Amino acid sequence: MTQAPPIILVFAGNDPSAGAGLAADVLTISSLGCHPLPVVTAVTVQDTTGMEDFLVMEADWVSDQARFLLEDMQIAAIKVGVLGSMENLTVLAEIAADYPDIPLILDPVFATGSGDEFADDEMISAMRELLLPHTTILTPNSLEARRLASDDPDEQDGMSVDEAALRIRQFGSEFVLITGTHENTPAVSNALFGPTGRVRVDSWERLPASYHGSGCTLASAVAAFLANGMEMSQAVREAQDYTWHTLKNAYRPGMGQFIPDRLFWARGKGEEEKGA
Ligand code: PXL
Repeated sequence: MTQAPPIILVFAGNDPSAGAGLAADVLTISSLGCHPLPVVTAVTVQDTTGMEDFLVMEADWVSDQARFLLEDMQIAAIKVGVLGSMENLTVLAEIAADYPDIPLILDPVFATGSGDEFADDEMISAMRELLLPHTTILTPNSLEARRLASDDPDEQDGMSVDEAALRIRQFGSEFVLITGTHENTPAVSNALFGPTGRVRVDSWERLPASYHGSGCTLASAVAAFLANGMEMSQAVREAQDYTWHTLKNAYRPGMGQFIPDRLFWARGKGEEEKGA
């Protein structure tokens, strides 16, 4: 019998355009040689131009979907995107407490790219208090990092990513990878912080298009490289390299944003360009 590949339990909302959310995670994780277990936390109605509607799954259903699998299989990592409600967040906090040895990769999604909200202030505080203490690596963009680091908009405004990372680490997250896509800099610089402070900074050519699902791709890629046995700094480096290539090879299936091509390598692309 063939041995199963590393297995990753994914909590996310479904975006039926497969640009972001659960389908993006499944594509990324499969592309990187792992087996995804997609637990639906919410469904959205959206296309590449934006979100129309949003329905949250009942928390008991989220809990049961995950706990049946946790009993059945050896799970190498848990990856979390949109949770959708306080009740779902609590379910995840309980699971994380029950399975402390499974690395938890948390992508704090507060809103869609077009600004529709997935999390309110209460959920952001609950994320700090209930989830960060169980988080192995958090993957916010710089705006999400500042929002998590402080409730005070004035304080968020001038906050350096180093300060935001320090505070997020103090809330309990072991590592924090802060992406620089939203910063006004010519290249995109992503910084990884850990128990010893700044671990690494990688800079990437800023690509011109507007992409839907780049954050989901990056966080899922980190989960997959960790599940494949890589140590954190190397996993983060490889995940950025993979994500940059998915963006470089992105396509535009509709009238809105570009979608990262998580399977670029299967289409014979990706060898020629160098991002870093
Ligand atoms: O890209 C963040 C994201 C995550 N999950 C779902 C989404 C989005 C953005 O639209 O729809 C379900």
